[in-house]
Formats: sequence, structure tokens, C-alpha cells
Amino acid sequence: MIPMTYSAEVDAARKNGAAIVALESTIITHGMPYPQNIEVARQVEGDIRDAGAVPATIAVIKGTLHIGLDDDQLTSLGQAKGVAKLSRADMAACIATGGTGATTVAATMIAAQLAGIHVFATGGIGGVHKGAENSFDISADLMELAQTAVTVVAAGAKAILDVEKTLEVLETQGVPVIAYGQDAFPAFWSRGSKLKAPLRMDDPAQIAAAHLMRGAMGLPGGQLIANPIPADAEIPAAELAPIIATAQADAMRAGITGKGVTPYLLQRIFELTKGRSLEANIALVRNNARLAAQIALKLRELA
Ligand code: PSU
Ligand code: MN
Repeated sequence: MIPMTYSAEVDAARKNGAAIVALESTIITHGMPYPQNIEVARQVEGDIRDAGAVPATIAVIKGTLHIGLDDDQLTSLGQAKGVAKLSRADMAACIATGGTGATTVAATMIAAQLAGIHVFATGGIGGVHKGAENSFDISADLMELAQTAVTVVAAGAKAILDVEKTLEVLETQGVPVIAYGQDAFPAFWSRGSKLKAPLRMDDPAQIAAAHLMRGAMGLPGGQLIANPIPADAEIPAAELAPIIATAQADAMRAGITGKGVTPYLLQRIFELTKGRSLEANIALVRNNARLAAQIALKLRELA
């Protein structure tokens, strides 16, 4: 038996057959600074409610897998220090030993599937890090997309990654990568990139239909929906490139490896852009939440 509990709101949504959108918690504990992290977590939940769906923020608290957090839980998670960052490899161990941890994209997908939730909104998925030919640092998020049937809405892959190699791995793993409303694969803080997304859709109903078709065909994995950041919030890629390079060099010098890399880079880029990267990150997460809600509503209609 998995110690798993639903918030009152999510429990009611399940009983009423409402559309539910999963949200991760690593973005709260490791992706954004306090106190903005808590404020953003609340705003994103509000965006999903405004769109007519129900948010389910996911985390492990004292050995219980929570599907939906109440405001006290959200607040204490956002203030806690040294929270574990959970992925496929360590999520079960955390639950079994009574630990507390925030869920990454991979772990949130696993939890969403256990809870029967088909759509999940985040900022940007993890991917192949620059220099992966030496470090072998490839996010477990990619392999999760290949095996867990959840549609993940993200603003592409974070521009701190080797986006070209990330797309190659996704193709190898058989993950549909669908740009929303444009041909280019978006680069998180920037709308475009020099890379074309393998697929394009302009309508949430198409995305929902493709999700259902994969299920009908017995294909096990999910879909990555690459939703460009709103134009008024983007930071042009050329402006960001030297900042990312500096952050990367600093990470090398500081000897940051493994799970520490992504949080370190996000924090360093936040400092180097004097907070602008966070403004962009907030805008793109909220935009992804709105699209995810539309997809979840369509999915309920078509299923
Ligand atoms: N999106 C954001 N900020 C984040 C993340 C996503 O806007 O911090 C997190 C997700 O939890 C994702 C993780 O799974 O970054 C990637 O970490 P890694 O590269 O160590 O796999
Ligand atoms: Mn990694």
C-alpha cells in the first residue's frame, strides 16, 4: 500500500469527475527563491482554477505522497530548508523511510499516473546538460516521458541545457515533442530557438486527441508540449547566452554536480539578471498552467 492522500479540493474533483492538472514542487523548493516561490505556487493554482480545472500540487511529506496541498502545507514546503529533490530513483525510498521531498518532473509524472491525472504543468523539463559527453548528466525527466503516460506542458527545455541533444534523446526515446502555436522549439526564457520542434499543434483539442490515441495504441509514454513564453515576458536568447555561460563556468569552478546543477544555475542566472530571469520563469509557468487546464478539460470531454 502506498501512503497517499488527496487534498479536500482534489478529492472532491475526483468524485465530481472534474478536470485536474498536476503541479510539481521542486520548482517551489529548488527552482525559485523564497518568498516568491510560495506566491507563484498560489498564483499558478489560481490560474488553473480560473480556467475551470483543479490544481493538484504534488509532494512527499513525512512519508506520505500528497496529491494536492493545502495552504499550510504549501507555505511550510516553500519555507523549508534542505528538502530532498525527488526523482524516480529515490521517491520510493523517501516514502518508505518517512522522509519529506519535493517532486521533480519525473517524480510528479509517476505520482500523477498513480492518481489518475493525465496532464501536468511545469516550467521547463530537465534534459541533457551541456558537456554531458563528459559528465553523463542527463535528466531522468527524459526517460520518464518515455514510460509514463502523462502530457507535460513546459516552455521547452531550459536554455541552460544542450537543447539539441535533449531533442535527440527525446526522439530516441519515442517521446512526441509538440510545439504549441509555432514551429520552433521554445527555449524556456526565450520564445524561439534555431531548432524546429518535431511536431506542431495549435489547438488543445488536438493535443488531447493525440494523448488518447497513444493510450488506445498501447504506447506507454507521455507527450511533451512545448509552449512558448508570452512575448512580453521573454528574454532574447542572445542576451541570455553570455549569462548562461558565466553561470556554467561558476558551477564548474564551484564543483557543482548531480542534482545540484540545475538549482545552482537557476539561482546564479537569477542573480546575474538581477531577478529578470525569475520574472520570465513566473510568466512562463503561469502560461503553461493555463494551457494545461485547457488540455485537461478537452481530455475530459473527449475521453
Ligand atoms: N521548471 C522550472 N524550474 C525548475 C524545474 C522545472 O521552471 O526548477 C525543475 C523540475 O523539477 C525538473 C528539474 O524536473 O528542474 C530538473 O532537474 P535535473 O536537471 O536535476 O533533472
Ligand atoms: Mn542531472
